[in-house]
Amino acid sequence: MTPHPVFIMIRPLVLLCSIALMGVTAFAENKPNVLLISIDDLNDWVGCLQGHPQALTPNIDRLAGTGTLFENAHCQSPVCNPSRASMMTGRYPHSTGIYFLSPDLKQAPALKDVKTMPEVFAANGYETLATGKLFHTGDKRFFQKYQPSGGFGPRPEKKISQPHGHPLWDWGVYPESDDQMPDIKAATWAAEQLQAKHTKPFFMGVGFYRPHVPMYAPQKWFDLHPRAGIQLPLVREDDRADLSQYAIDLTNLKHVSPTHQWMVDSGQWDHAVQAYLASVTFADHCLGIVLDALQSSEYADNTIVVLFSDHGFHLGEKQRWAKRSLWEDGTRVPIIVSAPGFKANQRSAQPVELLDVFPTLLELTGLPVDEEQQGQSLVPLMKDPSSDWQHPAITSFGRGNFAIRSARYRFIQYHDGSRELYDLENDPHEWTNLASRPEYKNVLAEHAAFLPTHQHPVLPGDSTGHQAYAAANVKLAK
Ligand SMILES: [Ca+2]
Ligand SMILES: [Ca+2]
Repeated sequence: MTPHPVFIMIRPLVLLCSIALMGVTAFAENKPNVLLISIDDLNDWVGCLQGHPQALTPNIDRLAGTGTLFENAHCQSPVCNPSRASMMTGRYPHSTGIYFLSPDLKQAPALKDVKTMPEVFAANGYETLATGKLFHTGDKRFFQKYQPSGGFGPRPEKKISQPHGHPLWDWGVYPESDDQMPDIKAATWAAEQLQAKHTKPFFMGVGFYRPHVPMYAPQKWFDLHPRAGIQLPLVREDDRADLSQYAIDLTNLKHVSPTHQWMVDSGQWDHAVQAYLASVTFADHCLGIVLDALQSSEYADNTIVVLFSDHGFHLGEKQRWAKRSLWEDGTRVPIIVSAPGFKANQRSAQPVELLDVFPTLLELTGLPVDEEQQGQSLVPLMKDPSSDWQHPAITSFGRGNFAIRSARYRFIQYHDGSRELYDLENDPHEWTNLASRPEYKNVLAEHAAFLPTHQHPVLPGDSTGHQAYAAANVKLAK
């Protein structure tokens, strides 16, 4: 029987399609996996970053030893929500209007048609799964499989160290054992997933909540940092004398954390520093569980590992606490990229930013480049850590408030036009504002050239950031 002409036509087409499908499958199978690890509110108190002499992070250090440590890396915003929304979409806060803790990224008109990082990987054939905190909220929306870890974890009936104030703002030994800690649950779940069989390349997110407040951890983590020997950050009493009133207002007003004065007067400063160091070491231990599982899995040699934190954290430096500042303590974060085929144990001092992670992962996995993304792939620096790099790191806190961090300097310009300039090479604590010195006129101009020409208005919301920003601006208008 002679086949119908239509079938004759279809057969080669089916054959072609089958070959194409096989090709796609083979292509996807060869892709490296991605393991993206976030540590919430981790500043540079990390062994390999030398931000505090007593920081104890053997697992972060070991990860850095397998890849490239970006030691001059900075966030796009010194607050969780805008920092993570920016990193996960590849857009600056000043391009979307998400400057503070609200609104959610799905509420931003500029991001209406923008896929987030895990969604892009899913669209390209990856299995996506996560546990804990990768986005500020609602991680479940962005991954095919999501395991909640338990958030900030259990709290004692009565606060331990700060009797009043925000319910999350407390620190001390609690709970009894590690297995009550959500981050252990996250690490254990991630380890199980790494030991399981995956038929497609995976994009796995693991988000740890410590050292974010409450800075609670079991006794053994505090024992590793005895309170009697705690070294406090260096503070200069007259440090704030060379700041504008606007800068002081913006970084002081409407804050949920205790004031530095309260920390000093109540005798809690060293205890809070101890609790932060203990929380960091505990988070590092959780990271170790995940790294061990990866190392002993069949994915050890074809998985890209990226570790980051969403912003820095003050523990008394510049007489303030927590986040929401445009200084080095507020913006500096660890970024480590460990990828198959690249040299191990490298450090790059070029200024990079969290926004660079998305394009880096697209390049490393061979996924299509998104020209709309505003970061730069870090692959050239992974090939040569000191190669030429023309991009500073740009951080904002509210419309009109920017920090521009180059290899050597930090330039800040606030909404009222007031400026700061620090030479990090000679002044690592940013004590001396050089902005008014005539000899730095050119340095100021070089950095100011990176201030964005277009800034999205602040999207409305009710957050401490909105309140501080509004209060500073109201005072400015008077
Ligand atoms: Ca955070
Ligand atoms: Ca100063």
